[in-house]
Amino acid sequence: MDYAIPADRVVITVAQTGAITNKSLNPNVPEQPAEIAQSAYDCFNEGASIVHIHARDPQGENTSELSIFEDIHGRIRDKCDIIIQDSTGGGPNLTQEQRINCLGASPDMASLNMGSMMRVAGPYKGVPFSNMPDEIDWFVEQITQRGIKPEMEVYSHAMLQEVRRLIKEGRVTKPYYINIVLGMRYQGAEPATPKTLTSMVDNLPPDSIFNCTGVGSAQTPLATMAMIMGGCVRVGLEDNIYYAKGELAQSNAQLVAKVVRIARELGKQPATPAETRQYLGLPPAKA
Ligand code: KMH
Ligand code: ZN
Repeated sequence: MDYAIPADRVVITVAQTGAITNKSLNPNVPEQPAEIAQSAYDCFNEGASIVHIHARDPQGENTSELSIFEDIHGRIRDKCDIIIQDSTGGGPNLTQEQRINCLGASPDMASLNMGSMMRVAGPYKGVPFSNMPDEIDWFVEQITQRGIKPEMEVYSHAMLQEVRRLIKEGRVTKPYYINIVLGMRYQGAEPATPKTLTSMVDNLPPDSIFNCTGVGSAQTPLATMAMIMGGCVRVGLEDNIYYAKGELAQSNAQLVAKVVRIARELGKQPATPAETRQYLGLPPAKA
């Protein structure tokens, strides 16, 4: 079976908030549930079909509080049928147990980080982003036993090895949805270059659908390249706070609109959430 996305469509994920970006870096980062939901709706109207969610407490700190995830989901689902993908990466202040709390809010998808890296800058310098093989097994079990689709985030060629292992052990089902994240400033992450993306795409397991996340100034160039290669793309303030060099983005929707303009020039329309569900093998949205 061929799991390719139709050539005239592109699946766009918006990662709106993240764990590191905040209002002091860009005042337009949505942090509270009402802001996150309004931003998701604006991005849906621009063409995003998946929203990647991190939650913050009222003080703006990363939180795993289930009621906050439920509040965010409820507000988004009141507005539109965009696919909800929660982060189990969470943030550096959260334990592994806390990182899966969001699954209780029944997202459609959840991120699954496919290896460990070391934070080398900022307040969490020296704190590992730990995703050891047995930890990955635990996360994937927690995700899939709830009927949630894992979005496997890989930051290096080595992490594709973990993807192959999960496939071999029957822990994930087709189509395998793999997010190639390039340009993270972590030890162990690969750079956001065209050659790295090409090589990683060449090394994907069969029956995969890939998404590309270019971090920082690589967001637009790598998204463009991924679209040409038939991939899905992720944009948003989690990964990049600028619209152009030295110019902060005004909103997540502005970044989605930018990639949609490029997509249209390439002969592609943004996939709707219903189309995306079909491509990724997700069940239809609940009425
Ligand atoms: N900030 C991203 C590049 C997660 O949320 O699980 C990493 C990320 C991890 O999205
Ligand atoms: Zn994230």
